[in-house]
Formats: sequence, structure tokens, C-alpha cells
Amino acid sequence: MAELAGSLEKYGAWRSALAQAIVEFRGWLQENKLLDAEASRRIGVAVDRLAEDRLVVAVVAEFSRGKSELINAIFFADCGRRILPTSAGRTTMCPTELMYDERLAPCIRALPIETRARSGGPSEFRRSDAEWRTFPVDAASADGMLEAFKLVSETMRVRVEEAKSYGLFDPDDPDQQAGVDADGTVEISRWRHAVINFPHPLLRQGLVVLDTPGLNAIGAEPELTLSLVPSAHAVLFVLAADTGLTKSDLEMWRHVVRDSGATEHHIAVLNKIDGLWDGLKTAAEIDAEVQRQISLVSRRLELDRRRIFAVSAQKGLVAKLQHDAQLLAASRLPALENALVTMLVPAKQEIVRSQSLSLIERVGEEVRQTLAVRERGLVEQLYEMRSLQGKNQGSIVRMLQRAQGEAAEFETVARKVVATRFVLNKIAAQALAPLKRDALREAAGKARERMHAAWLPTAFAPIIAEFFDGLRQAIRQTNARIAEMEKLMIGMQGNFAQELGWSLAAPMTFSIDSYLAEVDRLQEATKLQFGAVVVLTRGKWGLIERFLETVVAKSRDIFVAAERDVEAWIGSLLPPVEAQVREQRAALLRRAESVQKIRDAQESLEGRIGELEDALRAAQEKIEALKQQLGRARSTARGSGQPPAAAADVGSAVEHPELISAEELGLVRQRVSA
Ligand SMILES: Nc1nc2c(ncn2[C@@H]2O[C@H](COP(=O)(O)OP(=O)(O)O)[C@@H](O)[C@H]2O)c(=O)[nH]1
Ligand SMILES: [Mg+2]
Repeated sequence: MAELAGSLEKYGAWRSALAQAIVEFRGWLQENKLLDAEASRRIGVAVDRLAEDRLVVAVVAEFSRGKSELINAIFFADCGRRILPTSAGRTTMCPTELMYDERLAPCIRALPIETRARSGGPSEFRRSDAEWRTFPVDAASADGMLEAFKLVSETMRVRVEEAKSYGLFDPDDPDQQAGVDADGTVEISRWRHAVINFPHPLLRQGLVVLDTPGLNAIGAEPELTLSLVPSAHAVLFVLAADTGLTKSDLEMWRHVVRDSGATEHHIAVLNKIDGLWDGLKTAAEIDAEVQRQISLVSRRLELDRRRIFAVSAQKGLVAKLQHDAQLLAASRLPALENALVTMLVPAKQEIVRSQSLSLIERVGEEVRQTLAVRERGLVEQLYEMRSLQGKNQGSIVRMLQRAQGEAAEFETVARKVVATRFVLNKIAAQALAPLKRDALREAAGKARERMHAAWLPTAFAPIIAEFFDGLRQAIRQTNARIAEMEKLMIGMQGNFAQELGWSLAAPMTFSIDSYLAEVDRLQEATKLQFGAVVVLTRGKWGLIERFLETVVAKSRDIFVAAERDVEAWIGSLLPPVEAQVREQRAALLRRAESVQKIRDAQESLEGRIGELEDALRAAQEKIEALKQQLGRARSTARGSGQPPAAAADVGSAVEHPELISAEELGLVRQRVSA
């Protein structure tokens, strides 16, 4: 689709220009020896995030509503043919992600269904390559692609017991009973999850399309409903005009889509409106019928009708393949595509923009302060040197003594930083402990044990509620430690402001409250899901266990992310202070040394003053250059500026200046009192 392609392409170009501008900024900082390890790490994270940025569209529906056809029509019509197989039967048996990771050759990676007999969801298996089967595909040939995609819909016949062990067979379900052959086997999907790596232009731009199977299959894989669908940037829920809104459609809408997140991300699609086309009806009559159906869907789904699009995916695809503009208009596909573009790109771009800007400002502010300390030091030295002009040896000696005195005083400041680091490390360990895997594993183990002991499904709800209460409590504990660290830093900075006149940027205000909200959301989803699981599985322990596992895995994801954020925040506390200490120490050293040289008549006062003037000019030029660097990065982020000049090739070999060590503390003193 030209609109989406254009929009994604622009967004992609903006992202890479921004990454380039940030890399250039880092290069400049590095060249000028203004890059500390922490800033370098933060910049690295931001650049990686820009490169890996993905936009996920999930397509959710009961089978045969036309999901695959819709994906073909919206995203892949330019392949010149139907790429995802469609048929009247249950084609898409396993959740399928279409994406492109350029580090891999075009291929299909599929997770065998047998992994369902073991614990862990697809995302856990995703991390271990060995579990996946990889099939290369010939991306250059459309036939090859179609053949390859058929692989995803492969099925196999297994004995009922085996299907049961995968949680795919319910003897109480008459439909499933009817599927059992005379030889006691049933048909199941061969694969549990598939990832198609395919170098299509849209996918290259970071689009990921998730095609999901119908309610039965989706219900058996809680990860889809708890994780993949809620994290999608757009969810298309597909209905078909010929079947209307069935009970299972409604169930799917409620449990999988509506309860999974914000309505801003949801679109309902009423597909197959070509079934209403009738040579005997006028266009107005057909439109009235379409509008009537939209109203009905809007009422039943409780969804704003502006979020409902009636289309014919099939006619849309045919129209695109045959370049038939009239048919395309009749398919009403373009209106849906426009809505998708508006929903997807601008919101995502805004988030990425504000994250990048806040990084640029933060790093810029830290460097600006370092340079300000340098400038002030040089100004003071110059002033001192100029005051020595025409003075006798006695005053020079006195000045040396003063410089030595200040260096010694400074030593106590540097010691305070080391002491603070020590205390900080201790609190940091306490802050991170509640988020550790072990703590979570223990809580999960307890919940599982209690559920086993209780056995009655009615007793499960309070146990799960307690599990979530425990998660919230852990997050609050961490927050309390975070507040302590913040206080510690503010106290230390207040000291420095008083004693040394340093103005340091206050630590970034930080809490992991957002993760509390995520726990709440997960609990809500769990509650709704759990009802369905208890009903669907009719007390089957294996399925409940799998469901619980997914809840635990999802909780772990929340905690892992929280832990990472907390670690990054802690890591950002001291480096700016340490950079100032380093800068100040260097200034004191220079100063004492130059007075010493003048005392020993190794250097003329005039020569030294000249040097200091040069150094001051250089520092001021750097401050100016920093402003320009920041301005350029900012305007690239805002999307207004020119793309940065030639990409500076900045490797990862960043010099990491050492933090202040205890040995270093004595050094200043030694050097100046020599
Ligand atoms: N008449 C009509 N049939 C469609 C349309 N979209 C899909 N179909 C048919 O519906 C059946 C199921 O489509 P498919 O995309 O495989 O559905 P899925 O199971 O939701 O992925 C196939 O036979 C398609 O040809 C449409 O817009 N109009
Ligand atoms: Mg399908």
C-alpha cells in the first residue's frame, strides 16, 4: 500500500537520520574527550533502539473471516500475487509473524508443536535457536514464497493422548470428538509459532505483521493474548459480513482484543462486503446495507463506528493486482489503509522523538556543565597569574601554598564522592533485590503450590490476587530505595553547591510506578482470561498450569524491564559528579604545577598567561561547538533540520575514562606538593 509504504519510509528515514545525528554527536564528544562511559552507554542504547524500532500490526479473528486475505491485500499486493495462502478451511493454524531481520537470510523459522508439552512460551523458546526449525525461502520468486508459506499451515495426525499432552484436545468438546478418526487420531497443527523472515520493503522498514489463528488455537496459547496482541501498535479485528457477528467472534473480541489494551489501537474490519454486492440493488441500497451492518457491529462491540471499516479484502487484492481503480474504490480498502497509517506512525514517532530528545538534552547538559567547570577554572587561573605580574618571589610562594591548600581541600570532596558511591552501591543492591528472578520464582512457586492444594477453581482467584499483590509490594519496596538514593544524591549535590559552588543537574526524578500500572493491567487481563480458561478447559490442570506459567513469564518480563530501568538510573547518578571531580582535579593540578614552574623559573609568567588564554579560548569554542551539535541533533529529532553531514564512522572503541579511584585521590596532593 503506497500510503503506508510512504509513511513508513519517511518514518524510517527520519529514524536513521536521527540515529546518525546522535552517533555524530557521540563522535564529537569522543573526539573532544567529553564522553564518559555512562553517557556512551546511554547513547548506545538509544541508537540500538532506533535501529530496532518495530511497528507491529496484529490481525485477530476467528478462522475464515479473511485475515490472511486482508494481509495480502493491504501489505503484499505489490508481490503480484496472493502470498499468504487462503482457503475456506482453517488455514492459519499457528500464529505467524511476518517481519524482516536483515541479519538473517530470508527464511521461515517454525517452533514445533511438540514444545507445548514442555514449559515455557514461544518467547522463551525464541531465545534458544536450537528449538526452532529453519527453512530457507527463495524471496525472489513469488511461487517460492507461496510454497514456503504453505509450510505454516501444515498439519499432522497424532493420537488423542498426544494431542492432549499438548493441551490441544478436549474430550468434552463435541466438535473435537467428531474430529477423531477411526484409528484414534486427530489433526493438529505441526507448528506452534512461525516467524517468516522476508525482505519485503514494508517489513524492511520495521513493520511486523502478526497473523493469528482462531479462538480455539489462540485460547491455548496465553502468550498471544497476554503479550503479543496487547503490545501491538495496531490491532485489526476482522469480522465477515456473510457470517455476521457470531458468539465466538464476540468472545474473541472481548477476551483477546478489547481487554488487551487501549481502544486507540483497535480497528474492527467488516470483511467480505462483496457478498452484499448484487446486480439488482442500486449503489445506494448496498451502501445503506453496509451502514446498517456497521451500526450493528458498533453497538455489539461497543466500538465507535469511526473505528469500523467495511471492506472486501478479496476484491481489494484483485483490484490491486489488476490495477482496477474502480474495483479498488468499491472494495473500500483505501479508507482502512489510511486509518491504519494515521494510527500507526504518528503516535510511534512522537514516543521515539521525545525519548531521543530527552537523551540529547540530558547528555548535552552534563557536558555543558563539565565545560563550564573547565572555563571557570581557567578564568580563575588567568586572574591569579595576571595578579602575579610584577610581584616578588614571596608572593609566588604564597600562591603556591594556597594552591596546595586548595588541592588538599579538594581531596575531601573527592573522598565524599567515593563514600557516596559506597553507600549508593549498598542501597542499590537493596533496590534491585525485590526485582530479581529468584524472588519472583519463589512467589510463583508458592502460588502454584497453593493452587494445587486448593484444587477447586473457585479458590484460585484469591491466590492469584495475592500473587499480584506480592508483585506490587516488590515494586513499592524498590521505589522506596530509589527515593532514598535520590535523597542521598540531592544531599551530596547540596554540599557541593555550598562548598564549591557547583551546580549539578538534579538526578532524573525516577520511579517504577509505570510498572505498577503494568502489573495492574496484567492482573486485569489475567482475571478475564482466567475466567475463559476455567470455562474452556473445564478444570484441566495442565492448561491451568500453562496459563499460570504465562502469567509468571509475563510478570518476569515486567520485572526484567523494571530491573533494567533501575540499573540504568542508578548507573546515571554518579558519572556526572565524577566528571566534574575529574575536571576540577585536572584544573587544580594544572594550576599548582604552573605556579610551581614559575617559582622555579622554568617558565615565564607571560608565556604561561598566553597558554592559559589559548586554553580558555579553546574551552569557549568547545562550548559554542556543543551548542551547535545539540542544535543539529535537536532539529533532526524534531524533523525540521537537514540530515547530518557525512556519517561519522564512530566505532564502539570508546575510551572510557577511569572513575576516581582511591589511589587517585592521593595523587593530586602528591603532585602539587612535590
Ligand atoms: N467473498 C469474499 N471472500 C473472501 C474475502 N476475504 C477472504 N475471503 C475468503 O474467505 C476464506 C478465508 O479467508 P482466509 O484469508 O484464509 O481467512 P483466515 O482464516 O481468517 O485467514 C477464503 O476462501 C477467502 O478466499 C472477501 O473479501 N470476500
Ligand atoms: Mg489465515
